[in-house]
Amino acid sequence: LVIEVSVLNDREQEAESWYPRHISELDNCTHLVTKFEPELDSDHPGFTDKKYRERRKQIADIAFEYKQGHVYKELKLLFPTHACKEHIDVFQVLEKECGYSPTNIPQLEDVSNFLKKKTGFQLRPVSGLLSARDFLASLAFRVFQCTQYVRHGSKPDHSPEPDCIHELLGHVPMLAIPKFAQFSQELGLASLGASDADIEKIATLYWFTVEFGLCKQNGEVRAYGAGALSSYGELRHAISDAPKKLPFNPYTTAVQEYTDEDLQPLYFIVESFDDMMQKMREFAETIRRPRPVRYDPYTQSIQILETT
Ligand code: HBI
Ligand code: FE
Repeated sequence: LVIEVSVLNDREQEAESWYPRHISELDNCTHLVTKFEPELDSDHPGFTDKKYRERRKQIADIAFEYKQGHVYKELKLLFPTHACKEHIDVFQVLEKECGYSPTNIPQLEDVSNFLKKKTGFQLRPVSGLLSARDFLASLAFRVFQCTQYVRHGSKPDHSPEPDCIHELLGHVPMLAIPKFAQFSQELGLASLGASDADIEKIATLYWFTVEFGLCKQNGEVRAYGAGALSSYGELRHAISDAPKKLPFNPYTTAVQEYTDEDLQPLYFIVESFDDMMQKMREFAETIRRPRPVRYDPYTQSIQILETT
């Protein structure tokens, strides 16, 4: 017996009255029959009970706002036109190999193992926002401190602190790219033993590159920063003409003021990842540090180099 499964295109679906074809399309099946609701039906025992009706409404609003994989789907629509090509490529692999999908949050360990294979980066669970010094220090070991909780559902597009949507959709794809992993580790190495003032500068560079960086690709501006790649509002805004955009220059970028409360008013654009790396290395040389250091991957330790 052969069962033929035909996939209807949009036009055919419209003609043949619509019904859900995938579990996620139940987001469109939210039409209520209201005739028995306590607000409208005077025979309902709760009709005169204000407290009951208020509580009911709170619960109903949560149900009504519920969208399966909402952030994921919004972002995925934007990636082809807004994300850098490296992110687009890795994201497809993450969907194939790592269980990335609108209905699944993958396990930290699976994603960490994926990264280890790609660039040697690993994820380490962390319970919240770390100090810049501690966060940067872990990058020196190719360790990314990764939150696991998810943002509050009432504000799907914004979280004041990092959450697993930000880490998984923004940071992880970029950390799977060798050049970018190297860049991240070198920011971490530059931070070891640095003064508070220099940590501030490195954290600011991190902000305008790893978090909100834009790059040029085939004559277009694309996002490679995780803060932009994990918020559909920020991503649209970043690629639009609304914000100011300046060429990346570590000397000026490192001392630029920024806001972590709203859409970014200013972004820095790099010519390429190679160019960004070269400029960063030159800048890192100017950071005063007690002694030069190097990471030894065999012993997973920092070696202090003797100066002559
Ligand atoms: N802590 N857990 C966590 N995750 C981050 O992404 C993070 C952090 N602390 C500081 C930080 N990022 C950056 O804003 C820079 O200060 C390094
Ligand atoms: Fe981040």
